Parts: sequence; C-alpha cells; structure tokens
Amino acid sequence: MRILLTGFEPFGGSALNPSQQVVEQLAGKTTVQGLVLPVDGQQAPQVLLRAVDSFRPQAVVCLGEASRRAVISIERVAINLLDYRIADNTGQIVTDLPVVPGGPAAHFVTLPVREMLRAVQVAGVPAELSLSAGAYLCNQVLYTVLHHLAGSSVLAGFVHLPALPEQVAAGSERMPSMSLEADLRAVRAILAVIEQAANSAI
Ligand code: PCA
Repeated sequence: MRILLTGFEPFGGSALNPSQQVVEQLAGKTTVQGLVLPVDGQQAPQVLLRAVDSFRPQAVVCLGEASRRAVISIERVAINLLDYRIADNTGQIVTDLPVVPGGPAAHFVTLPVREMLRAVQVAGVPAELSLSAGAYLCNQVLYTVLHHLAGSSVLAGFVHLPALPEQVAAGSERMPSMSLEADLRAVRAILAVIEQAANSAI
C-alpha cells in the first residue's frame, strides 16, 4: 500500500505548522511518502499533482493546520471556491474565484471518513467530521486532488490539525491547541484505517 501524506509549511506569521511536523515524523516509514507543500496558491496544487502522478499512491492524505479548531477535523467535502482570508506566503490574496474553472461546485472526500473518526477517537484523541475545509489553501489542494482523481480508485482526503501548544504560547491570542504526540497518534490511526480499507478492497 502506497500512501502519499502531505503537510504544509508554516504560514500566517507562525514559525511552525503541525502538519509539517507530522509529515516529517511519519514519512519514509513503511510505505508512506511524505511531501511538505508551499503555502503558495500557484505552486501547491501543481507540486501535489506532480507527486501524485509520479508516486502513484493508492491513497492521498493531506494534512493542514486549522489554528482555531480545538479537535482533529476530518474533512468531508471540498468546494470549488478560493476566498483567501489572509495572503498566502507569496503575498497573494485570491477572492471569489473557482479552484477549477467549470468544475463541479464540490467534491466529496473519498477516504472512509467515518471509520477514520472512530479510529482517532479509539486512539484517545478528540476528533470530529467537518463540512468545510475553508476557502484557503487546504480546501484548494483538497479540491484539486479530488478533481484530479475523480473516477479513479485512488482515495483522497484531508485532515485539519489544531495549533501546537508552542504556537499558542508564542502568540497573543487565546486559542485551543493539541500536542504533536496526540497529532501523531491520530494520524497513525488514520493511516492504519486506510491500509485496512485498501487491503479489504483487494
Ligand atoms: N492550513 C491552511 C493552509 C495551510 C495550512 O496548514 C488552511 O487551512 O487552508
């Protein structure tokens, strides 16, 4: 089973991104290929699709940070809308444009989200299913990969991670946080579910 696991570099003034740290810890182990995407609306979709086409994974699990969320958020849907709340790392703000001109309004995640939720909770980490990945880079790469893989047997989805305690400690805002250790437990549980789903589909 080949799984492509992606995260993002830090953005929005933070020095860290939990998704990058998780990818760096889990990549290269067994069959997980890791990739850290730039927070660049032009580059990120292209870098991701190039990796999908060259690595040819059976599943794509994208991770990102959602700093105001208190629990692991397993996304269910990507929408065909770019409406950046803040600039990306190149200074671009995109407003009211489609991710893919002429594409459907939305794509559903194809990973087994309900089983993933249960596995994360059984691993002792708080989690929820989410109906919006936002309208920034995370939704953009999710829509891009689901659109690219539509009709294929390759599963894809997205998981948002809360901020790390260090990020909240370094900032002035009171925000929820989750430890890297809990993130790792959650993502390991998710990868195990996907591997099982793929094995039982054979
Ligand atoms: N989170 C952002 C983009 C990069 C990241 O880690 C998002 O939720 O769109």
